[in-house]
This record gives sequence, structure tokens and C-alpha cells, in this order.
Amino acid sequence: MIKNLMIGIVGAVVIILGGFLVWQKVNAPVVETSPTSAFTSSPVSQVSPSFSPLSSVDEGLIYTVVYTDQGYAPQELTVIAGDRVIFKNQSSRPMWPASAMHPTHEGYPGSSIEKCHTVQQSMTFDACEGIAGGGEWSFVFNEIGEWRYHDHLLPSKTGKITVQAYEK
Ligand SMILES: [Cu+2]
Repeated sequence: MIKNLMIGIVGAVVIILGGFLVWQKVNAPVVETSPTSAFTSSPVSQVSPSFSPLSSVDEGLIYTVVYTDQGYAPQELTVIAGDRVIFKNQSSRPMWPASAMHPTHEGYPGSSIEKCHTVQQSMTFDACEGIAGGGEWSFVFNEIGEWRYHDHLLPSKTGKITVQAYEK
């Protein structure tokens, strides 16, 4: 007798609970749309990092040439294509590293003082302005060859960057 009553109560609870769950599902369309939008947005953020290896093209070594009142040091430097050279001014005057020949700066491929202050400036081996003492200017050398340069503000101060091909 008690056993039957228990089964009846459990059965009633299951039916009420089930009915409540079905009612909640039907009356809650807003809750169901949010997992859908989260699903569509997450694959986008997962796909984009797979394009990042393209940036490794720019990951060469970094060298430093120091400019003092005595000139550039080291005066001659050998790097691998894709390496970056930082020219640090530790002299008492502004410095303006630029490709030979003075005053046109057209020795390095694609360089010309006429490209200064244009959209092509970043492609030229030319600081395009005086860099104050304590400041620095850097350039990535992608062209293989021997590239002479000078201080455009004091052309007697010269240096040479030799760029070699990358070999495994
Ligand atoms: Cu010059």
C-alpha cells in the first residue's frame, strides 16, 4: 500500500518536472540564441592566428652601429638579408645615416633622397632627417650586396654594410 503510494508520488514528480522542463524550453528562445552566436564567433578568432607565420619573414637578427664624433663603429658590418641594423647616435650632433652616393642616396636599390617624406620612405636606406644625439634609426637590409653609406650632415663620416644571402 505504502509502496504504491511512493510510486504514485515519484511518478507525479517525474511528470510535473518533465512538464516544467518542456515548458521552460518552449518559453526560453532568448537563452537558445546566445549559444548559437557564441559558436559562430569563436571559429573566427580560432582561424586568424593560423595566418601569423607570414610575419616571420621580418624576423632577422638585430645589429647595432654606434655613431660617435669619431664616426660609425663598426665602420664595416656584415649581415644576412633580412637582418635589421640600428644606428645609434651617441655623438654631440644630429646624424643622418643615408646610402651612398651623397647627395642623391641612390646606391642602395630603390633608395633616393627624393623618396624622403613620401609613402616609399620606409623602403629607402635613408633616415631622411637628422637623428638627435641619444636617438636611433633602424633599417632592414633585404638587398644582397655591399652598401656604402655616410652621414648626410657630415658626409666625410662613412661606413659599409655587406648583406649576404641566407644559407641553411
Ligand atoms: Cu648625403
